[in-house]
Amino acid sequence: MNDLIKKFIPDFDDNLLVLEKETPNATPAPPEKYRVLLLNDDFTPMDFVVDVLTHFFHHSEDIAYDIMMKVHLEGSAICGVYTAEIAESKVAQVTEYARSHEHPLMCKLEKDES
Ligand code: TYC
Repeated sequence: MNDLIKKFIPDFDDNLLVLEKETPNATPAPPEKYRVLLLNDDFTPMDFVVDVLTHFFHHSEDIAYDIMMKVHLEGSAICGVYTAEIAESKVAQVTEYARSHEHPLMCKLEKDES
């Protein structure tokens, strides 16, 4: 290869040769995902939680009610799984919305290991 280049460019400097990257077609790793969860408390009204689940997580009324009841009975439930940036934004929006209505509703994220 170098001999061929030097045949046409006699002053060619070997040290300037840049090696092509190996595995240019390697599949990129999928982005890490995060679960957004709601936590139970004794004060936030059930209707408000259903409202949060339909508005911020785009669940139907029926699914939202089921998720709300799971949180109420079991202490927590997953509302959705997103990339880090979107998950953080959901937590911030839900927390801000709950506080602006003076409810103690807690929303958190955790890494999705599956
Ligand atoms: N436990 C609340 C009540 O009885 C309802 C509730 C459900 C609160 C889910 C928070 O994330 C929650 N009013």
